[in-house]
Formats: sequence, C-alpha cells, structure tokens
Amino acid sequence: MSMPGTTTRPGICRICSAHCGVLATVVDGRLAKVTGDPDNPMFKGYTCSKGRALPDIHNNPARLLHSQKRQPDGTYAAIDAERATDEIAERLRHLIDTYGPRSVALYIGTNCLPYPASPLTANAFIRAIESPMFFTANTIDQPGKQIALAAHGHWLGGDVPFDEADSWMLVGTNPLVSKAIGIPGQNPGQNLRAAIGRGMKLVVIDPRRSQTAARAAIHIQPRPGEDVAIIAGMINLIIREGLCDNDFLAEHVAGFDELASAVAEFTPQYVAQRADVPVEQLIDAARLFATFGDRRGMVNAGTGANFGLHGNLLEYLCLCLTTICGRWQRAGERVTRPNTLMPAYTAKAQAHPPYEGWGYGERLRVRGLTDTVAGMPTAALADEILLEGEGRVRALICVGGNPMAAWPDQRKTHRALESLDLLVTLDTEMSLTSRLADYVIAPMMQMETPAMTQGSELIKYYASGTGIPAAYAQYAPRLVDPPEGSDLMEEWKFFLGLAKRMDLQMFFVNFFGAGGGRFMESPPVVVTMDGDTQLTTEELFEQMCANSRVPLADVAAHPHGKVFDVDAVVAERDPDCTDRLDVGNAVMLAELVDVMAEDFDTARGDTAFPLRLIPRRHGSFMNSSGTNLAKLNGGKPYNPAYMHPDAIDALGLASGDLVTVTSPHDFIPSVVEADDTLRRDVIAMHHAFGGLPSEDDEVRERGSNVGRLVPTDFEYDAISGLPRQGNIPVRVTPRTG
Ligand SMILES: Nc1nc2c(c(=O)[nH]1)N[C@H]1C(S)=C(S)[C@@H](COP(=O)(O)OP(=O)(O)OC[C@H]3O[C@@H](n4cnc5c(=O)[nH]c(N)nc54)[C@H](O)[C@@H]3O)O[C@H]1N2
Ligand SMILES: Nc1nc2c(c(=O)[nH]1)N[C@H]1C(S)=C(S)[C@@H](COP(=O)(O)OP(=O)(O)OC[C@H]3O[C@@H](n4cnc5c(=O)[nH]c(N)nc54)[C@H](O)[C@@H]3O)O[C@H]1N2
Ligand code: SF4
Ligand SMILES: [Mo]
Repeated sequence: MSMPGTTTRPGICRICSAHCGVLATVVDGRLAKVTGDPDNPMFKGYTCSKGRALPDIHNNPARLLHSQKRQPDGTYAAIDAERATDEIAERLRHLIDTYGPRSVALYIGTNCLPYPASPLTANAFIRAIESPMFFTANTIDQPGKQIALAAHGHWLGGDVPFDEADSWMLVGTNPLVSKAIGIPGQNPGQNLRAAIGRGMKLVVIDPRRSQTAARAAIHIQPRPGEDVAIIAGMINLIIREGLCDNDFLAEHVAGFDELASAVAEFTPQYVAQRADVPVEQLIDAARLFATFGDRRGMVNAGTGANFGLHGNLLEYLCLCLTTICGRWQRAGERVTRPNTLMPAYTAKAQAHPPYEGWGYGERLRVRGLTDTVAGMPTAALADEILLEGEGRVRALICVGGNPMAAWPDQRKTHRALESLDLLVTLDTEMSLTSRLADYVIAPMMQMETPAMTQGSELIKYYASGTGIPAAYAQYAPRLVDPPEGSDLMEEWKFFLGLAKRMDLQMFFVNFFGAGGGRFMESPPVVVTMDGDTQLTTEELFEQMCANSRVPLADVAAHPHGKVFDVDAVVAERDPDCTDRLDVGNAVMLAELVDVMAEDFDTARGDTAFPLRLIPRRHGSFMNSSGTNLAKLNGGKPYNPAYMHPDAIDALGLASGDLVTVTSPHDFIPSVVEADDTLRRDVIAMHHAFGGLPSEDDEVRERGSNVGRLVPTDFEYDAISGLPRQGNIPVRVTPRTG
C-alpha cells in the first residue's frame, strides 16, 4: 500500500557519474518531482534536465512492471520473477553441464552505475560458475585509460585540483554536457565559470565548437582522429623549448630519452599540416599549457579522442605530457580526492610503477585478443557467440546495458544475439536488446533502492581527471515504493537467486577490480553469499563500507550530503622508494611509429567517403536510456546527422531532409540538421539510437544506429579490440521514400 500525502526528501541521481544530490518529492506513493537540493554542500541546488526527468523515467508508461518471457510465437508474457529465476537457473545449469562454463557470458552496461551492489554481485556470480566471460561497456568506451595507466604507472599523490589550476587541456571531451572528466561534473558550468573568473586558460581540442570549446582560451579545431599527432607534437615542442619540469623528471620519471626521440618527427609544421590547424595556434597552445600561470593544470581526453583508433597511445601521451610538465600533486599539498566511503589511504609524492596491462588471462578465439586491465574485449563478444566450436558462448546475461543499441556492428550483434540459446536482460523496459531476449528481468529503479556515492569515488582509480574532488559523501534510503501491483527485483538479488538455485558459493572483495584494490592499505572487505544468505541491500551496503574512511552511519546522518573535514595532505616519498613513472613504454612508442607512417593524405582524398563521422553526447539522454521518452527532448526522439550548413548546401540538401549515411561497412538512415559549430568535413551523431535493422523507415521516430557503420574486425585496437567508433569515413546522400 502506498502512503497518501506528500513528502520531499534528499536523494541521489545516479544517471551519470556526477551523482547529484537532489530533492525527491513523492505524492501519494508516486515520484512526482526531482529538483536540485540547495542544502547539498557539493551541488548547491544543481541538477540537469536528465535528473529532473527522473519522475518521467520512473513513471514511463513503457516501463516494465513485471518480468517478461518470450513465447514460442515471439510475443512476450509477464512471468513471476522467482519463476523466471527458476527457469533461467535450470537452463544455465544445463548449458554449463553440456558445454562448460565458458558457454555463459555476462555483460554489464552503464546502468549498473546507480546500483553499487549490482556489478559486484554479477561478477561474483560469473566467477562462481567459473566462466571467464565477464564483459563490460568499458572496452567499447575508453579502455585506453587503464591500459595507459598500466604502461605509465600511477602517481600516488593524485591529481592537481581543477579549482586551483591556472590552465587545463581537454582533448575530445565535452564535460559541460557529459560531466565525465576534466572539469568536475558536479555542476561543471559553475566550476568552469569560477575557474575562468579566476583567470584559468582552457585549451580544448575538438573538431566541433562544443559547449566546452566555446569557453576555451584556445580552441584547436582539427581534423578528427589526429589527436595522437597533436599531443606528440606538443610534447616535442615542450621538450625542444626546454619547458619540462626537469626536477620532477630526474626524481620520478624513466624513459624520457625514448619519448623525446619518438616524438622528434612530430614537428609543429608536420602536425599542423596533418591535423589541418594553424601552426601558430598549435605552438601557442603548447606554450600556454607548459608555462601559463603559477598553478598549472592537467590534460584529460574523452571519447572523441579515444574512438579514432590509437586510444591507448593517445591516453598514454596525455599522461606523458602531464608527467613531463610535472602536473601531479606534491608533498604537502592537499589530496584532491581523498576517500570517504572508501578506505582512508596515504597519498604519497611518489610513483606506483607500471604493471602488466594486457596479454594475460583468458584468450579470445578471435583476433588474438586477451583479457586486459580494462576488462575483456566487448567488441569481440559477438564473434565469440557466432563462432562455432569449443568454447562458443551460448548464453548471455546482460545487466543495464543495450548491445543492440551500443555495440559496434549492429547487424553482426543482431545475428549473434539471435543465435544464442539463452539471452537474459535486466532492463527497465523492452529495450532493443530485450526485444530479442528469452527473459527480461524487471528491476527496481533508482529512487526505489538505497543509494550512496561510493562508486563515484572509485572511478578515480581507473582514470585521472574523474571522481568527486572532495571528501564528499551522501547516502539516501529508498524514497518511493515500487508501483503498486508490480513485481520487481533488485539486480544483485537476481544473481543471489541464481546462486541459491545453482548451489553456488559467491564472494566479492570490495574495490579489488582492475582499479582500486591495487592501492588499498587497509585489509580488504570480503563479502560472501551462499544458499543461506538473507541480506537486505542496506545491510549489503554496510558490509561494502565496513572499512570506509567515514562510517556509513555518519554519512547517513547527513541526509543532504556532507563534505567531511579529513585534512588529507600528500606525504613525502618513502625514503627507500625508487619507483618511477615510465614515459618510454616500448609498445606504446612503437605505435607512434605506425602513426607517423600513416598515409593521411590518400585517406583524405577518398572521394567515395569524403566526410568523417564523429561522436557526441546528447544533453537530454544517457546513451540509449530514455530515448523512447520524446518528451525529454522537446518532442524530438531521433539523433540527427549534424553537418555544417555549407556542407548541407553543397549536397543540395536542407535541414530536416532524410539522408543515407554510408560507411565502407554499412549504411544508416538519418535526418540532416545544420550545425555551424562543426568543421565542414565532419558530420556528428549521437550513438545508441535507432531500431532494429528492419526498422529504418521509422528513423524520425527512433533515430538510427551509428554502431551499424562500424566493423569490428577491420580497424581495431590490438589490445582492447576497440574498433574505430569515431572518425568514421562516410558519405551522405539524399534518401528517397
Ligand atoms: N558508435 C558508438 N558506439 C558507442 C559509443 C559511441 O559514442 N559511439 N559509446 C560507447 C560508450 S562510451 C558506452 S559506455 C557504451 C554504452 O553501452 P551500454 O551500456 O550497453 O548501453 P546503454 O545505452 O547505456 O544501455 C543502458 C540500458 O540500461 C537500461 N536501463 C535504464 N535504466 C535502468 C535501470 O535502472 N536498471 C537497469 N537494469 N537497466 C536500466 C536502458 O533501458 C538501456 O537498455 O556504448 C559505446 N558505444
Ligand atoms: N548527457 C549525457 N552525459 C553523458 C552521456 C550521455 O549519453 N549523455 N554518456 C556518458 C558516457 S557513457 C560517457 S563515456 C561520457 C563521455 O563523455 P565525453 O567523452 O565528454 O563525450 P562527449 O560529450 O560526446 O564529448 C566528446 C567530444 O569529442 C569531440 N570529438 C569527436 N571526435 C573527435 C576527435 O577525433 N578528436 C577530438 N579531439 N575530439 C573529437 C566531439 O565533438 C565531442 O565534443 O559521457 C557520459 N555522460
Ligand atoms: S548531472 Fe548526472 S547525476 Fe546530475 S542530475 Fe544530471 S544526470 Fe543526474
Ligand atoms: Mo561510456
């Protein structure tokens, strides 16, 4: 029974990693309003339109209130969640007995972020059945971040704080919209305004005058895909002009000479010609970054720069540029991101040395790919499903992700998912992927489950420039009951339910994924689950926070969130420490030789595919989530093909016309839209829209799927398998009918 009346209580939006503290109003048992929380000390009333749409998202008529089972005729019927779990457990058991554990794979997408116990329990389940086939969206995102950190090492003093820096450089990222990296995502507009007001000079490298680029002191607007050349060129210039931090290099860095000679050919003239930018601008930007101000900032890259091939190298060069300029927190300075709901640690002014980042663990049967620090190569999972023979993947459990919308090569993904013996999704709606599933488990939504900010602390271990820059934490209880008459399951409990039925012992060691555990000083927290486990999510959170710096109860005592006074300062280097950051990694620098050898002029002269398609995030949607709520974007549910007005004119087209976008691999329909922030030789599209390949005629209702243009086995990263999801060669032609 839902409670009559109106309550307004603090909550946490977890649609993106900013984790905004909000106020949630519940009227007669229904989430009615979400606004900013002026009493939250970190967010001070900030939210974005996605967070404010949480009531529409919870009450979406398309939301699943019952789990679904596919019927023999292809339609779906509601099924009791416990009954569905029984049937799934039985089918998994049969597959494992017949084909072995590798036949079962698990995929975690972005909507695990709101539910901290979900990915940990899912991972515990896959380990309990002894399958190595655990995949996440990370390897189709920016796996280069973790691969580069493994090759370079970590600075244990942590990042320079954005709110003190006089300069910052952003490469292919638009944090004013994505809230993902560089500018702290907790009200990024305000954070940037304050910084510019203080005199910060921002350098932005982006083929589009993005919202962030529009605020830059220098906006370099290059051809897409040339970020490696640009950063290598800047490193070269900074070295030749003697602008490095030589003391830092002498004390903490190895491989400098190798780096210096590897970038030597990337002269300003060469880079300017290659990237099609003014040479003076390139020189000015490098000098500004190296010399401007007293408190100098860092360089961070985003998806735009990572998708044009060479993402590992690009991320590695960004770390090298940061390091040769000595842009890390030093002894005696405050710790930018001290843990709060994660364990306390001693930040030190020293290197954590490089470590093995790839080439170990499970081997895929295609393209010589292996497990990596960034996880298993998701772009190859469709092949592992399609490729017959021993080890073939026959069952896929998909948690809060949408392969049909977000994986590369949509047609191949479609064939793969249709060929599975068992596809299970945990999704709040009949997503594109759920429409192919045997079972869809309907989970509770954000405000129906307890929430905490622990996950937003964890991400800093995976990428510099991310995470909440303060000892801030918030906990929020369940704020609204699930809709009356619904039968919804928390995701982690689905995996516990499977474990009970399959008689498995499960455990996870908190933070000991690819990232955080490496740096933990306090003893790890081991959470175990078996057939007898009776646990609420609230109790599980307590276990997950058992060794937190600030006890969870203290955090919960401040419902509007609190910035704790932890007074963390970077310690001196250990006297016996000889560890160094490595800027001369041989594998990374060898790839720079390949980049230099690329015949960029011929590729560009390709008259069959004269334009380059680049990615960009949508302000109103988080990837494919909510794209069926046209209301969220002023009634425009599709993803246009943005082009410069002159480029549209040149094709004899007008804004709003239907077009076909064709890559060497495939084609998609779209609707052109004028956007004079773009270079004339690029087209920009949001990913994760569109229907099944047979639904192209519904382009104005559904948009279209950029991933369909991307082959997985032609141009791809040799370590992570990440294909060329950006800088995609295309042509645009009128679409008739
Ligand atoms: N071409 C191209 N491809 C790309 C990208 C690109 O820019 N261009 N970007 C890449 C990146 S960075 C990423 S991270 C991946 C994303 O890849 P995915 O994570 O696989 O895709 P999403 O669209 O984020 O999937 C989210 C799913 O969660 C569901 N959902 C919404 N709310 C909830 C909830 O509360 N609980 C549960 N269980 N489910 C929920 C949604 O309905 C949707 O089906 O795509 C990658 N693919
Ligand atoms: N509103 C909203 N926020 C989101 C998401 C969302 O879908 N919507 N998705 C979330 C996810 S999963 C992620 S991974 C993050 C991603 O966060 P970001 O990496 O910041 O992604 P974008 O906002 O698309 O910014 C990428 C920028 O790169 C530029 N670009 C494209 N190609 C190139 C290139 O070759 N070189 C350079 N230098 N720039 C290029 C684009 O023009 C664009 O401005 O955002 C997260 N936040
Ligand atoms: S910025 Fe992210 S966390 Fe904050 S309200 Fe928007 S979607 Fe939610
Ligand atoms: Mo992402």
